[in-house]
Amino acid sequence: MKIYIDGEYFDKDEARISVYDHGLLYGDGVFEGIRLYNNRVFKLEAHLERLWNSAKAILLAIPLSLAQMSEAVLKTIEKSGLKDGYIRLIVTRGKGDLGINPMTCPKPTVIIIVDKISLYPEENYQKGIKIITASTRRISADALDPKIKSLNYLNNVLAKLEAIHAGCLEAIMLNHEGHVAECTGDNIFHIKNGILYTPDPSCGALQGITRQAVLEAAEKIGMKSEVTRITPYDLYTADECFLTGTAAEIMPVVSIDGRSIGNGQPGGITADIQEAFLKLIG
Ligand code: PXG
Repeated sequence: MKIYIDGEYFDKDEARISVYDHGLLYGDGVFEGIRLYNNRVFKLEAHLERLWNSAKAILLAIPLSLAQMSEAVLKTIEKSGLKDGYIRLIVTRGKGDLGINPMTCPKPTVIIIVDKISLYPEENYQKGIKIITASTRRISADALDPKIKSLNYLNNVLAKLEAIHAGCLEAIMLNHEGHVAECTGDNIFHIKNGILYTPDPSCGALQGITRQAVLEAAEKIGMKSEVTRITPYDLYTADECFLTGTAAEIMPVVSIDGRSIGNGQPGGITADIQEAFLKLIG
């Protein structure tokens, strides 16, 4: 594996940034997680567009053009020697003075990590996972828009800890109104009477790229989908449920807060969607 930092390439143990980087001091920055499948970067354009939009929203000027960033990503992959893996693209506010003021940071730091990721044990892709609803709420969209994929993950970290302490791998996060937003690192879908449902971004969901790919795949196989407000009740009484994310891919959910989903086994439509997704990633 190789790591790009501001135009230079380092081995894992040699890759370092300043302790005065506001990405570390204040979580001031944005990132993307991208998959490399069989030498192809999955949805690179969509990830770069989201990264640029996240940066624009926090008034952070990425010091590379889109073409330069794509080139840097491809070169880091080449140097890593990996054909399948995970790319973490990070742009922080950069090195500055102590104090929140981002204007003391003249140059954003650009980091590209190419490595492997395995979020969940392989066996769970067949047998599904049990999840809980966390008491930690998603930061409301009027405080920090969930469309911004920022380095501030503390409330997701707290929800993840709740999941781990409950013996689960993932947790559902509700928004301040009690509607389902998403999980700590994935979007959530459920199926009821043949219709696919997922929360609207205004409920606190990230506009996930895997989520979008699933919505498009569903349309292709003639399945009706609704992007709407969802309550815990809707999930408890769903026929099927699954999670989507770059790291998670498509993960069936078989139990939520002790309630079996459907018959307690991964659902047939979820399997169809897993298959459609596999075709998509080639
Ligand atoms: N919601 C949140 C809060 C996320 O962080 C998703 C949804 C899924 O979005 P995509 O675009 O990936 O379909 C994410 C993405 C990690 C890791 O290291 C987390 C994500 C992606 C890659 C790695 O845990 N989360």
